[in-house]
Amino acid sequence: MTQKDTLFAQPYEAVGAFQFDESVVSVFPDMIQRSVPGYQTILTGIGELTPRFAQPQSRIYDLGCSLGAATLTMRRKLENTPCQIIAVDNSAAMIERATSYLAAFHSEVQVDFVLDDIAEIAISNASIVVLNFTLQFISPDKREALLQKIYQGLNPGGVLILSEKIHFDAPPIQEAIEHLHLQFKRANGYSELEISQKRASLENVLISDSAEQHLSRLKKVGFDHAAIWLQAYNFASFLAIKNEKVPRETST
Ligand code: GEK
Repeated sequence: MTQKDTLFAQPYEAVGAFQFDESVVSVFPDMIQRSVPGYQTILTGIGELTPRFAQPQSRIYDLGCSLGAATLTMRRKLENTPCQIIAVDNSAAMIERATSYLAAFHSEVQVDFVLDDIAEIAISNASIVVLNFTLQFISPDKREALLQKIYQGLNPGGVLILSEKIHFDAPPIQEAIEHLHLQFKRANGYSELEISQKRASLENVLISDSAEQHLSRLKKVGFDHAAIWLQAYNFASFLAIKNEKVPRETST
């Protein structure tokens, strides 16, 4: 049973910077569902893409896994492909809760939860890497290096699924789409106070890029193909593919 998110319902004299601590963990599923349009559809899509790209005996990484929602949806679709899932988060409260949550469902697929900064972990023999609303919390100057590491760690034919809040450079478009997001939050029961305090708390914590910035950076680090496969207002999910190796021509 998930708790309702009322973290910002009371007026605060000063709103502190958003942290993924125990108080957020207990309301997280409700918070993300009511705040991120398309979240559930993205999870479903991640599940559907999994058997298409998972390679036998490879690793699948869920970076910034929170309570393991993407890990769970991928694990359910992996029954016939022997893979190891590595789910990483730097919030101890998240990792603790995710570990006990996933243990409640039976599966033959090995899942290793790792408490660490995703900038610090090694990535190798990967067929799928998921960054589901995590890159936006990484310092902008470290994003390219992280994506480069992911690209290097992917096997040929491997993919990155990257979901992010995005912004739009043209102010009238930004304002109109921001309005749609605000209406989404209001329709999901958030008050004006909750919306404005959460926004203040996320300022300088969640720093968005534009879709163009994402696509050009994905190309820059080496991905052969990159495109948005789902967008809901100012939330988008990108699929980036590292090509299969072209077999070298032999002289015989
Ligand atoms: C989902 N993917 O439900 N290293 C590791 N983890 C980090 C780091 C970092 N440097 N920075 C932030 N995180 C999930 C949702 S939530 C998105 C992801 C949101 C973690 C942070 O602790 C949190 O659990 C997660 O990234 C972001 O599919 O809350 O909007």
